[in-house]
Amino acid sequence: MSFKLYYSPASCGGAIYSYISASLTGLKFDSEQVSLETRKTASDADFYAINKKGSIPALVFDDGTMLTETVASFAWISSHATENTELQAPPPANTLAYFDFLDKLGYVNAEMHKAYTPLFFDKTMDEARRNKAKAKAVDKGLFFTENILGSKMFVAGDKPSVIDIYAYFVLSWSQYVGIDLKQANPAAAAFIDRMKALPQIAKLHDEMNAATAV
Ligand SMILES: N[C@@H](CCC(=O)N[C@@H](CS)C(=O)NCC(=O)O)C(=O)O
Repeated sequence: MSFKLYYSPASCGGAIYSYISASLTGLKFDSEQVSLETRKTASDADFYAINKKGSIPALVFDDGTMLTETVASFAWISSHATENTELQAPPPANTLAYFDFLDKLGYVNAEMHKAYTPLFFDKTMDEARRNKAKAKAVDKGLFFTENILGSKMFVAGDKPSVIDIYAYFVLSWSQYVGIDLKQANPAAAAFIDRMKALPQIAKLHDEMNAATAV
């Protein structure tokens, strides 16, 4: 089943990671950038007319079904990874292990990602509130490295899954919001270095850097 992915290389969220993960699966898909400033697509369409939420990622399928939440987009994309892709596929659908996979993915989205959001966008925070928000983001990352990643190389198998990719990017934001991750969470800093060194992740960084946001 083919789909079209609306995303932006300038977004902080799951949109670009959905794009990345879909590329890693080797899936053939269509894509179009969306400007979050104007909510226009690269072909000048009103994005609200496509996705009423106005948010990205949005995966639109041939039958008109649209997935607009990062967890659902990632789950769908990674479920279509095969043995020959660079992306770890999740456990078979309907097994308890699959729901455990979703649980961990949901944690990265709802807890880790959302803990960083105010540090980027809430301009009303005074220093005390900002420090509290930073401590919360650090705590969420510590839970990830201590309880989800543990001593494993990757969360869910021999290859990076969407959970690793998403967590890698979220933890990488620490440098932009004044969190010294090496000091606050050395295991997360080591995880970032390990992920960055993977050829597929290096390739994706190059692709992202080359993409010009509309
Ligand atoms: N609930 C969605 C939200 C996705 C989201 O926040 N996307 C951002 C880009 S990173 C966005 O489109 N923001 C603009 C908006 O929500 O109006 C999810 O967690 O996946």
